[in-house]
Amino acid sequence: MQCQFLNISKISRELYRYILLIHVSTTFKVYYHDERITEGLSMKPLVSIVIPTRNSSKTLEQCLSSIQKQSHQTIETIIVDSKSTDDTIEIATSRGCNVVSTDWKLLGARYLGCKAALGDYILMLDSDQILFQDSVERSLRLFKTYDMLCLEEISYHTRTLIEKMFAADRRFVFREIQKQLDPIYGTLLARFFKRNLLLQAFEAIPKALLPFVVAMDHEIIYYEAWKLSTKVGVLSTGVYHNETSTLLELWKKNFRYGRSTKPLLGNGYYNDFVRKRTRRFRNASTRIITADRFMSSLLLSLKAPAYLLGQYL
Ligand SMILES: Nc1nc2c(ncn2[C@@H]2O[C@H](COP(=O)(O)OP(=O)(O)OP(=O)(O)O)[C@@H](O)[C@H]2O)c(=O)[nH]1
Ligand SMILES: [Mg+2]
Repeated sequence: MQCQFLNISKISRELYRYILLIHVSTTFKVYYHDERITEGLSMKPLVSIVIPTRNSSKTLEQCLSSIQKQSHQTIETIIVDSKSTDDTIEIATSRGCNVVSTDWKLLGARYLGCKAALGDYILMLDSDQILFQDSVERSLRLFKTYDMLCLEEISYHTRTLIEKMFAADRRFVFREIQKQLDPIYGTLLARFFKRNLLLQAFEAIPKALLPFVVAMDHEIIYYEAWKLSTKVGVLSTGVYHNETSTLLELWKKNFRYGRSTKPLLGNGYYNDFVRKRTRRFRNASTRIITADRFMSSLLLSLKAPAYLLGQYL
């Protein structure tokens, strides 16, 4: 009985997926052929973009507009919102996104969004990121070689000192890409995945963590994906990032992140991993001495007290 139910739900899911593909194809006047249905014909794969939100109205409009301007247009966008009290949901629905609401926090939101995704590839985008017009198209070319991709991040504004520090940190991280791809000692995190790999990685994460994990969410997903494949590529000039711009915002965010690691460390999963990842400075060659390195270290020194306060208070 259970088995029959699963089969029926699988069939209806596939049917829904096919209808969605036809809808997306006709809407954007592209030819889509699902390789499992019409093997060998030209195809535009479906890309699912999953965006977790929590009071994201300040940046979401720009994020969604960058998706609508993509040169690759066979895209579905899924917003997974955790109790926003601003205009986040209105913005998402007015832009035609599929909206999922949840009580779970960040890790659970990403999980629910990826489970609902129908695409052959899944991009876990953040609501404060802005894609370049050809980011998806260039990524799809890289998927011929890789199973997952990190997207180079570039700070969108560099008006305040904190934004300048973020910009410097991102440039610094990008100087030694290979070193930064390590899931434990590196900084870069893959965010664009072949569907099956990402879903398999999620299955390896204990379900008990889904409702409450905020900080380390992306790190854990990447860590589990890395155990399945080390074919990780990097898309240069991948996304703009609307950075935190004030010290107060930086401290508030990092206090929340620190506090959220308490139950994670308390329940025994990923303890060693989290401890190793919570370092103050970037893993970089000692011979690199630049202004960017200095700014990067300064930024991490500013984040650390708030994070530690959240973790130990
Ligand atoms: N659904 C959901 N989304 C969240 C929650 N907390 C943060 N987010 C989303 O998670 C994504 C990443 O959050 P950011 O605040 O940009 O954090 P970050 O990119 O790790 O940190 P910065 O580098 O400082 O920007 C954004 O899309 C947020 O809207 C949450 O509790 N629930
Ligand atoms: Mg961000």
